[in-house]
Amino acid sequence: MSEEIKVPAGVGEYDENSIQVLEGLEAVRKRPGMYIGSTGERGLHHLVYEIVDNSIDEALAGFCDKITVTLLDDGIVKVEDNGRGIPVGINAQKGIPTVTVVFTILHAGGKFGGNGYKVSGGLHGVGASVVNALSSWLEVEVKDGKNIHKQRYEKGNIVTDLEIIGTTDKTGTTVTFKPDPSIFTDTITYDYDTLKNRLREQSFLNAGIRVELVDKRTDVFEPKTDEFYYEGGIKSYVEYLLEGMKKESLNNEVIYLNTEKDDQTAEIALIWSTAYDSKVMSFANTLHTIDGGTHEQGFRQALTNTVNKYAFDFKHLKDGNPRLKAEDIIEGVVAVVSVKLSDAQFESQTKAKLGNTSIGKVVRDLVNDKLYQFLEEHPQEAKIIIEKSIASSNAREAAQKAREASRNKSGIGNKSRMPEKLTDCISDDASKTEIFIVEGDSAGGSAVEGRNSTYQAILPLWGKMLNVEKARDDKVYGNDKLTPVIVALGTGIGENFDIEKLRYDKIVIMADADVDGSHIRTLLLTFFFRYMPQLIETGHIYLAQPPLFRVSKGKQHFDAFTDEEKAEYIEKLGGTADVQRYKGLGEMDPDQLWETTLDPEKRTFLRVTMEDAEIADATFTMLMGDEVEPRKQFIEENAVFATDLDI
Ligand code: 1YM
Repeated sequence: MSEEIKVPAGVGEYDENSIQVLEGLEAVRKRPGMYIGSTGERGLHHLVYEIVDNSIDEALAGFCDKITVTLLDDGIVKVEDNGRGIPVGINAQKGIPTVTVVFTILHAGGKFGGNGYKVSGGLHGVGASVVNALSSWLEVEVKDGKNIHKQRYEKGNIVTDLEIIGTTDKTGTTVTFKPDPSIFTDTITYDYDTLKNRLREQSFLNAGIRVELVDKRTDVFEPKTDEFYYEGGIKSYVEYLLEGMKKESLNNEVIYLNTEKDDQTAEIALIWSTAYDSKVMSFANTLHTIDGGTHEQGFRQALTNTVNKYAFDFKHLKDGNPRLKAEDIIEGVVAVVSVKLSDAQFESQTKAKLGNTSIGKVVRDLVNDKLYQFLEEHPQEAKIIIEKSIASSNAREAAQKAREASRNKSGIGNKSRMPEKLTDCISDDASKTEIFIVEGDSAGGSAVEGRNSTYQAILPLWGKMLNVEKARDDKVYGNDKLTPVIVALGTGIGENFDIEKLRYDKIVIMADADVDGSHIRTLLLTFFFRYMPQLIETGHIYLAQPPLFRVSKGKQHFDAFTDEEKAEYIEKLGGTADVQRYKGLGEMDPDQLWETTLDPEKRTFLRVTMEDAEIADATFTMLMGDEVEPRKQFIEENAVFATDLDI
């Protein structure tokens, strides 16, 4: 057999010249980041994806339908498939077995450094040698229907010949490796859920492949296993996303559109739901393009165009009516857009944005033709979709009016027109000031007395807050609880948000460690997350951490934030001490509040991050959505209120 070793698409043409060895594996060990992005947790997980990708390619070629990933002790991972097995015959050019070529010769420019990129079903085994180079050891076993062949490598070097170790009537490839801890210095411990999410995503994007994940690690973890198999592909993906959002659908079933043109394919699955936001996930060659790109843009444009065209053609809108806007039509949409193309070009360094213009047209044509046809054939559903868009449009207009009214009333950013409840600080140096949003009037009173009045502003909130997840924009703008927050911060919200106008450096939510406090925290975070996500992204939002106990003996006293700390202090004070449980912020006098919660020298805050916005989004949705049962369950399971909101 004489396999070619190709340079990835984009690097050069597929001619004789590209069949070449570019560099040795020492280059990979010298600059691992060039090949796997990083040597942190992401890079570590990337090793598994590289090997699994080869199995997926084999599945896409039609020879494999089962892939198993097993986590073993010491960071060792085993990936197994039932494909044809990597060829074991002698490679004509190299004079060594092809499988040895695949694992020991670097046959591609740096995947992350160069402009080359692998296409599923296109180039094979590009990453296998990279994984080998970065592993303390790696063993490959190939079953060819007759024999079991095995070879072992250490840090990329061959340590045993390719040997026959048994006979078999099966076919397939098994790769077992241990990431090299001298390269992955942070950790070689795999995160089950990270792998699980990625493998689930891959199963959605490659319909009909069975992917199993098995955790057999005995050192730290309980054994567990998951299996993914989705006959419906991205259609199943949309159903899965919809289920996660806990929203009802407006269509009878997921709409599926696909097309193939030259060497490019596009598939789209979408459904309209009762949600007020939308979720569009796009992929290029099964890679998640987080920043979208031409394919996603084409989808959004054509969606707007098609629904408008249908609405006017079928007289849901009359001549002279304004067109429905993109944001009105997309409201409630859950969609997956997946394209495959042989010369994918990515705009950003992170490969998160697709740049090929030709695929944009493929996607637009697909939606313009086939979605229109769907609407024609399903007039009932079309009517519901258009009514939803019109409702969104009306709400947006009302919101605009309410926003203007509230801006005129309050004079956003104007110090003399701040909310009545706000006790502002003296300084207007926005790099030094802090605002504490405090639950309840009495705690607010103590905070006003106990604070540093130069830099610390206090805004008390009380009563039940609006549940923003359930409300459209017009209600949020006019809301009497949120308006003071919006006005005090000065930035405006939604599309008018301007971080330059932020009046404080730290925005601190200060609420009790009980159910009511938890409620207020969740509502405020939901509001920030939906309407001012930039504040979370830029790290301006904090949760104050009031202590739970005061441990004292004679003149000495300590504040404890946990039961463990309480025990420590009692021990420190000789085993006996008075323990006072703080019932709530409202119970502390101003000095206590200063000492425990306000004083920058002593207090502890939790900074709210967007590290996993998708997870946060799902949590908020679950907590705030239509369904009561999962919310109840979450609250019961997370009854430790001080930590459950550290998103
Ligand atoms: C657990 C990892 O690598 N499976 C795998 C890899 C290959 C094949 C089958 C394969 C491909 C082809 C022909 C072909 C690879 N082969 C090569 C190369 N699993 C895993 N399964 N026969 C078998 O594409 O023509 C690279 S990867 F280059 F040798 F053909």
